[in-house]
Amino acid sequence: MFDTDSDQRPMFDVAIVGAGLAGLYALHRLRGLGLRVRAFEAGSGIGGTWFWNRYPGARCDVESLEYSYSFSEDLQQEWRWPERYGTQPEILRYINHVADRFDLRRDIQLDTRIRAATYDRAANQWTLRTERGETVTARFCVMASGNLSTPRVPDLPDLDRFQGKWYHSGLWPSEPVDFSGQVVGVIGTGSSGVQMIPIIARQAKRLYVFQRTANFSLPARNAPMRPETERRHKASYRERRLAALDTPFGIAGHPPPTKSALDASPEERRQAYEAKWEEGGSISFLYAYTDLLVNKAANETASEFVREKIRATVQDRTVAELLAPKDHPIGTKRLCLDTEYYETYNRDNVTLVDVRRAPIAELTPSGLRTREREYALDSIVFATGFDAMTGALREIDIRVEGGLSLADKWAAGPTTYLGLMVAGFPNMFVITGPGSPSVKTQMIASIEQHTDWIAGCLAHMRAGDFTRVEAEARAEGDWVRHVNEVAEATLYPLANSWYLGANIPGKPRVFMPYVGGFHVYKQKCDAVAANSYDGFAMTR
Ligand code: N01
Repeated sequence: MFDTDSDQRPMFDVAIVGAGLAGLYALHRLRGLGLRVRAFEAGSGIGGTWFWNRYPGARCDVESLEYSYSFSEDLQQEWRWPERYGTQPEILRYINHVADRFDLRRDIQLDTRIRAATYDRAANQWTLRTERGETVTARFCVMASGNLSTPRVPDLPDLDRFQGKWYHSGLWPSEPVDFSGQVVGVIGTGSSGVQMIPIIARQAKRLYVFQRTANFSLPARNAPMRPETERRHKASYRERRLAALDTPFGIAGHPPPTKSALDASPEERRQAYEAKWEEGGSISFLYAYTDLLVNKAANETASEFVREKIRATVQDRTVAELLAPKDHPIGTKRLCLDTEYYETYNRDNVTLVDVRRAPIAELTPSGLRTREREYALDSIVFATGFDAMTGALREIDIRVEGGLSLADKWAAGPTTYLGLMVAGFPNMFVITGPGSPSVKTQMIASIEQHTDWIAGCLAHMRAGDFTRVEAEARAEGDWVRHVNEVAEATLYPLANSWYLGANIPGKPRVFMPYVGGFHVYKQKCDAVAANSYDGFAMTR
């Protein structure tokens, strides 16, 4: 489509890396422009995050009527979500349905991990090399490789010494794992740990939870989908999706707060937080007042409310204090949503181990040893997270022939223009990349917004006979500064979170997502497009 001379043209107009929610929509959308597109997926099935994260209790923490594609009114009307929050199997079923319904599979190559991507300036094309050594050429490359798709186990010596079985939440086996009768250790208490711990506790003979940092968690209040809720939502689905574009998180139905937490009386605050606690969900809670994420004193009122809830739930006072987070303001690490997480610590077969005080030193043949003592375990579950936002991109050797590699360019932290492109790497787009709101939003809304922007850009290029687009270094520098300034005006940098790369030893500490709000970001992207793609250099 971009080349009239068929001898010279690359195999594809667009190569997409990844066939999760982002890759699938990109395939559908760009194929709709008449482009020759192919998606390459490392997994043996499609679904990305929802293919790999099959751990017990895996469930989305955004409500299913929101966490779904909006691009097809028929699709959103037809699909029935059985519960308020989708389970991993249900979401994977939905993704597979979408692939069939829109005939996507014929352009997806599974079991194909991309190891390298090299841009050749003279030929103006990307060459992608797979793990098996095959090569593929494309004019454009779209990285839909995910933000939380590079699982990370701690740097402990001799993981293989352990004679039992170990698992990572993000690399869960496809066959069910039964912990009945076992002594199990779960390491990590982020969203994954918080979801799996109550379920493993019910199965295992004994569960040790190895906690380094206590996390705030709110009740999800999951429930079967109420027919009336579904009917009402679907009656105005289109309007709700449009309204969501004008919100900071890409989710409609949460009226913006109007008041500072510090302007409310203690009793008024208690009632407001209590109502949000009962309602369930994290957005609603953090949206109780205008300043919970920007003012420490305001935040402390919400943090303390949740700590009090933990103290009221967990019977053992020492355990309750260990579970009550005190080292970061609520919401500055990703808030967890749970079902009976804190209640689980009242079970006789569950022990919380403080590995902040006595870190894990090593795995042993029969379990693990902290600096204090050894724990005999049949299975170990690492719920230890991911090399977030940049991990999947850095795993691929991305470079410009005879020039810089992306890993070198990002040695001091990721830089992008709008999270969409990296200066120096022409014709490579990133979906929900660092510098975009991505993980701070309803991800599918961000995925659709990014992909639509990329589709608009490619259509513009085709109309103007442009074949190369590249972010300008000046625009990239300005954007990176803006992303940092916005983050610095919030409380987010106060937490040692994966948003900041703090969970990976040696990773540069740069706040990666854009926290100015999805709506603000979208307006900026639209303005750039309307202004002839200001900040992007296009050549013929
Ligand atoms: O990973 P995490 P996750 N010794 O990085 C601990 C999304 N998600 O997989 O905080 C001991 O949050 C680590 O401790 P610390 C969501 O965006 C969504 O749980 O680094 N502990 C932390 O407790 C989420 O934020 C959903 O001190 C070690 C934990 O492991 C993101 O994915 C569900 C350790 C890692 O927590 C990642 O969540 C699941 C060590 N050596 C995930 N190393 C939903 O939609 C690490 N830890 C609901």
